Amino acid sequence: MQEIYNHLDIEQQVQQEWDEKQSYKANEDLSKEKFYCLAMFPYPSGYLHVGHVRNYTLADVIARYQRLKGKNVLQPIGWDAFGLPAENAAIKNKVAPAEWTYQNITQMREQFKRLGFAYDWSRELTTCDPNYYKWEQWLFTRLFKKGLAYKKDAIVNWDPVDKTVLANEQVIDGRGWRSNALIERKEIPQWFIKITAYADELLAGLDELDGWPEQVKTMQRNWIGRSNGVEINFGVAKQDHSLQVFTTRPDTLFGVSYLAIAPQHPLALAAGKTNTNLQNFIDECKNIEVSEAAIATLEKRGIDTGFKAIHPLTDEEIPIWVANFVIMDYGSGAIMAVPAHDQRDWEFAQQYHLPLKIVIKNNINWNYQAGAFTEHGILINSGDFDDLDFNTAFDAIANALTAQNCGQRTVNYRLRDWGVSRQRYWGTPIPIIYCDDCGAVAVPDEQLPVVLPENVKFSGANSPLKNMPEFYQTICPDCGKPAIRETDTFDTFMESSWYYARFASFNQANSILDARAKYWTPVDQYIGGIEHAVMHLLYARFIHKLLRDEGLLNSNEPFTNLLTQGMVLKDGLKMSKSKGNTVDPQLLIQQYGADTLRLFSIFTSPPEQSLEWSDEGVEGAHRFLKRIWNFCYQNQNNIIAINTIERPYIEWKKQDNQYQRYRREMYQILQQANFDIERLQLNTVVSACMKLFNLLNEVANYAKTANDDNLPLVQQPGARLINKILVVLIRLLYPITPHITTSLWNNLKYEGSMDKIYWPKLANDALIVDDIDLVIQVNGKVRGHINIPANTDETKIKTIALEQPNVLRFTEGKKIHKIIYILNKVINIVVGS
Ligand code: ANZ
Ligand code: ZN
Repeated sequence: MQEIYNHLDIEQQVQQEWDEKQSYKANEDLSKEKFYCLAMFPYPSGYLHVGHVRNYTLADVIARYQRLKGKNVLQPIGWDAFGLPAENAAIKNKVAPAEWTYQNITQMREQFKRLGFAYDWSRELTTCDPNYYKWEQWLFTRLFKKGLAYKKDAIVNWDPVDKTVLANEQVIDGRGWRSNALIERKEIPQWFIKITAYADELLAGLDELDGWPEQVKTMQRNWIGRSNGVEINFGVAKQDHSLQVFTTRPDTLFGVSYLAIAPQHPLALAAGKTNTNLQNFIDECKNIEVSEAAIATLEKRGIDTGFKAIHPLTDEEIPIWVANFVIMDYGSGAIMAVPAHDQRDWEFAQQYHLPLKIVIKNNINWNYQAGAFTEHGILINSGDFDDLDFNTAFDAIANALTAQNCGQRTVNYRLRDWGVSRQRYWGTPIPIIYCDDCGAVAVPDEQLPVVLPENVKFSGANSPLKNMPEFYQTICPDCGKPAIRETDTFDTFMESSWYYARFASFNQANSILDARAKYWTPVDQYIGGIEHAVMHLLYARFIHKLLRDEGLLNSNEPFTNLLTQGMVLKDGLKMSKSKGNTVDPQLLIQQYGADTLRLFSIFTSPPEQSLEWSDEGVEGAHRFLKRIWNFCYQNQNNIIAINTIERPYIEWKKQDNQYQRYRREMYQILQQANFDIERLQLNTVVSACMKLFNLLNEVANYAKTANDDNLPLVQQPGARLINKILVVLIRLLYPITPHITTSLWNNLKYEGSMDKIYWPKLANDALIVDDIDLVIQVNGKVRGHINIPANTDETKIKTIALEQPNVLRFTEGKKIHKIIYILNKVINIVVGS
């Protein structure tokens, strides 16, 4: 073994060994319990940042730990290779997106290998590979045929100068990133997948996901936004049609003082035809943002349509207004406004001096000049429904409306169908052909994949596909007439919503998935950033259910346990190129080694919390590894000697008490580490390793004074204990710093291959405390130690303590005032003269 801890040599050697042995290649071994560990696959930006190091190290620690626990582990890696940056680079640097992407992948693959992640590299997937996206296209055509994929008009960011659609990231302060033109909202036809058909299941499924952070589940619940309510039809005076509203508060029906409709509501559009003011207002509203956040802070504005609605229960006439805070594509695009009990309705009513009708009792003398009283309560001023509470009133009023045929209970979701069309080039082509006679036709299976041409020229921001007749001119699969291909591509969330399943069937040429996917899925542990809490994780859950319904998977959820790791910060700020506060992991790997970087990113904070970068921390981690190496180097002769001959059984009970205590301490540390690693509290597993290392040094020092070197080495309890603590330390550290531990394991001639060795177990007798050590003090000063059986009673303990010769020296001739016993620790004898 080398004297110096040479991380470069060690890491290279160990990695080569893994490569040669294909140590992490996974197979479907039904005799073992499987464990599928997956970190969200990276976008191949071409350079590795410390956030990657942390994310993928966390996953690797878990994967390696599960291996040592005897599980059949799959840990794959791939590249989320489509997306806008490649296109931007192409426009800027005149390099084809495909070329740019593959170059980046080559670089990043090397960097990942250098970090020593235990990946099954044979399963590496790249989403821009036609062999991958072919199956995504296939799935889409299945959904299209089942009516789960459809086309409708939707709003996009339109750059009127470049005459192109822009992604949200390309709109900066409302202007196009290249043209600087004011961006318009334009409606164009786009493809949608019916995620709303699974809204209920996606919501209910969250309750079963015990292994997910509460925060993520709450975000998904809010995103799905299920609302239980009632649709109420108000008659419109002098008109033969009625106006439907959606409310979650039918209990406030007697408090309605006006109805409000969205500016795009058909009734508003009809009224606008004869009312110029109204039409102008509708036009003005066209360019307001529709995000909920924007609507919430909007100045409430509106205009009276002149139409009157008729209250379904009181027959009263109520004005109908157009209001900018009513959203067309939620509920019915119309509301019944109850200004006394809804804050938005209240603000609007203040503005236009509309009346306020109080219908919910409050016991706190609510000041309606200051705002609406929005809590649930007992009904008042509500005719027959007075004195009912919320739930009873909800039902009674819903029933009354249903009976009169002017209302019905309904459920609304905030969740919208997933718009998957992008007017971009670098993505999976949407496999649809438009025929004048047959309409939109799915590309038949035997014509898949629709391959994205890789050799393209960019002119401006527009997708080159739109200028490539050789791509879009085709013939209709149904009637054989000339037809046109869809030139839009898929949202890149499509690729990332099923890749975890494809890793199982990575080389299956005949179908999207096969039986192996049923074996490996669901992913047992998924790891990634909280920024994916909603979209990616919701889309993947949705696609998983679609694949299940195709009979391709047999579980309901894709990810059993989810770990969302915290950000890496520097001086409290998120690291970013623009702030200029990034650190280059590549340089650190060179200087300190992958193990040091891994150790630092695991030790510095708990996985879910943010990690504060510190150069001293990295140095500290490196020093720790060096100290372990030195200890092993110093003690190698004894350790190797013990490891290479037969070791007689040691009866620890009969050994020196101090050794027994050290041994117990080792197992206590191990027990805590086991508990921590199971709950993924990985930082304290490193603390345990540090404790073990200190213990190791203590034992080594003690052994020098223990005078047992008259015994043969293998019978010396000190030497044996050092060997044992070291083996526990090496195995505990292995998932975190696999290179140095593998090298030590080999150098010190421990049995078997480090990779196949088992996680250390607790010895049965290890934690049983059968005797205790007590410190004896006289007037607070330590005057002796005793070791007694654990079940000795207190009186007896006190007697023994008083009999100790050194204690007698300090108590003789003095009066004993009292004897204080602190359980299992100290006896303090208080004496006076
Ligand atoms: C009367 C009422 C009285 C309401 C009251 C609330 C409180 P969620 O929970 O998000 O589903 N609403 C319905 N459709 C709307 C639309 N298209 N645009 C804007 N607002 C709309 O919210 C449902 C409530 O939001 C509905 O219940 C309706 O106002 C409003 F004291 O009806 B409520
Ligand atoms: Zn046709």
